[in-house]
Amino acid sequence: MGLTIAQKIIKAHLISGEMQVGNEIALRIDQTLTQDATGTMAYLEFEAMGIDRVRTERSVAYIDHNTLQSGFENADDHRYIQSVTKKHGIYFSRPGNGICHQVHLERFGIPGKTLIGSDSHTPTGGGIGMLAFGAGGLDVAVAMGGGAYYITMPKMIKVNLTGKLRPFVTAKDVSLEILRILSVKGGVGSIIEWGGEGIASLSVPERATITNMGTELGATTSIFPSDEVTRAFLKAEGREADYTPLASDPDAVYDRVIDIDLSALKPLIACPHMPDNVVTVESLKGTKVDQVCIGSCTNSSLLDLLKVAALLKGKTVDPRVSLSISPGSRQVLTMLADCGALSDILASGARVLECACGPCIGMGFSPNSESVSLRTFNRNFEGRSGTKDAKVYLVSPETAVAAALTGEITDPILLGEMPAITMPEAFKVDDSAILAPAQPEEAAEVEVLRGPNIKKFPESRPQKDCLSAELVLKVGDNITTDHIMPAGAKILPYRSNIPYLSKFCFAVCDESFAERALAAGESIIVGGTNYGQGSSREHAALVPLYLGVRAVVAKGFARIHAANLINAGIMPLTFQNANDYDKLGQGDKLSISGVWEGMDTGVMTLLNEATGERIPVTCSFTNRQKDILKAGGLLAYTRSNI
Ligand code: MIC
Ligand code: SF4
Repeated sequence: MGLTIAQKIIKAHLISGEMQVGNEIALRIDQTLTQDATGTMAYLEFEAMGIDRVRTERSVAYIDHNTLQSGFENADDHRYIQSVTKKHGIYFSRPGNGICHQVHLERFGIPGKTLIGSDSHTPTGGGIGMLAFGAGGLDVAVAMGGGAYYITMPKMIKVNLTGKLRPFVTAKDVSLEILRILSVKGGVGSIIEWGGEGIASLSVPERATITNMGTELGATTSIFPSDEVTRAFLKAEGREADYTPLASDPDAVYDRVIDIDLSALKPLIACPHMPDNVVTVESLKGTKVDQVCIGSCTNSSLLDLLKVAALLKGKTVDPRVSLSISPGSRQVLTMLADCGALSDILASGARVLECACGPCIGMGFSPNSESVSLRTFNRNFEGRSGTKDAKVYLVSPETAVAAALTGEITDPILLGEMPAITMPEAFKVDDSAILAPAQPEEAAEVEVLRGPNIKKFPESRPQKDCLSAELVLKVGDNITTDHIMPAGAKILPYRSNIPYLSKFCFAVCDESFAERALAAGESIIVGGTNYGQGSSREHAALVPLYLGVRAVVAKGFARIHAANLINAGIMPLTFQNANDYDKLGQGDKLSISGVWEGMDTGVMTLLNEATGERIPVTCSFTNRQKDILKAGGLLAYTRSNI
């Protein structure tokens, strides 16, 4: 039987486990990346493991999230990351050099290699044929130390593209179309491979837009073949030597095949507050728009912004709209400047922001109250923009420009003719903002500089055989990590200060949560389906750990968050019968006796001491995961195994 692209890469990197759907497999990791909002923690964890130098082929630290230095905290964390990476063999991409996924694609991505990153959009690398996963910081720390990365062997979904995109219909619309078809849960447990004759007309940045948003499907990752388009991109980056062709076998078997005819697609838009809430742009025409943001790791490539500049050229942004543009990298910004496109953007009245995540993670540029904000980003979760009552829509750069120029949601097809864009044959390569680490013989001399914002990790709490805890919070379906541990300009600077962060845990849903959890001592959270979707931030597990949460019982979990809970020593448990969710109420006293046995049999009984009700909950922990939970988390487990 033939293999899919992902199966081939997995096979070549398999350390242990059988490649059968549902089995735990361990993979050798070639490259890692971190960003600063998760990186500080990841490097503290790496240091705690006591390994001198990274054992990967390439590890890179990016500073792109916390670039709004409104106090000493971010600057101190950046200085810490710069020094700790220099000491331990990691490349350091300076603040302003760009968004991790965009820069990694440009400068480091290699087809056929494995990559894990402490950011959920790491699958962007699939656009260049990498097998790239988002992971918790601790998993990245372990991989930097040469340890394996564990995943559950996923199913394989193939999306077959035929035809060709019409003008003003873009890769972003392809992403929104697959979200419409599959929903934010539809990719869970699967790798999505994009293929078919239609991919030949998609450039690497367009492919990367699609693999980037595969994260919103809940997919383990997404991948494109590596072909002549990939070679051309690598050549333009001066890295043709990194090219290897990659394709699935003709007789590869997929669990599901989805066909999309590119020529039939229309401009699409995701409505508040979920990326899968997709309708046609046309159906919302005339809706007044207050803000438009172009950028993020989804849509900030040179190709995207050349199109934006060409459409804005000679025109002015509608007076009711505030338009921001954040280029994905310094390479993109420099090339826009060199060809004059930047002047066209500036002349239109757009506000050009730094090459960083910026508004995508609520780092500035929050929209006004009750506003409508159109963004080319990948997430529109409630409150993520920093304005709780704002209505955020997700669109392509073309649709964004149409709204910025007219002041209302407008089908970009009405903009007239799409100006022809010629991509340069070579990108302008300048790696001066990527600092190489110290040579091994000089590493001992490098001093690691820590600021006062870095506080201790929460104490590890080994699981016990009998658990008795209060149900401190009951939430519904699709709870995101932005609900559990919000980001934004006010909170993000404290990513290395768990006690301070804890005050904001679940504040979007329930402002008294943190206080009640602390008072309860040991507690349990109850959730609906797809609990923990969104970000890879391990803070969404470490903070609950700090607050005493011992287990989360839900109808289902998002992959990275479930792994982060286990890494933190918290048990993710699933209702055997989803209806039992209704039998539990906030404030109930719950207990589980026989946790050890339940870990082995896969079923535990949750006793509701208030009603006497016995509720079966299930788990499928591997032996390694049981040991991690018994040790009180991956760090404690790794330490005891070194
Ligand atoms: C996000 O898009 O939510 C983030 C911010 O990039 C996160 C990482 C984080 O919380 O630091 C992600 O996607 O993993
Ligand atoms: Fe940054 Fe937004 Fe991409 Fe997350 S989704 S990495 S915050 S640009």
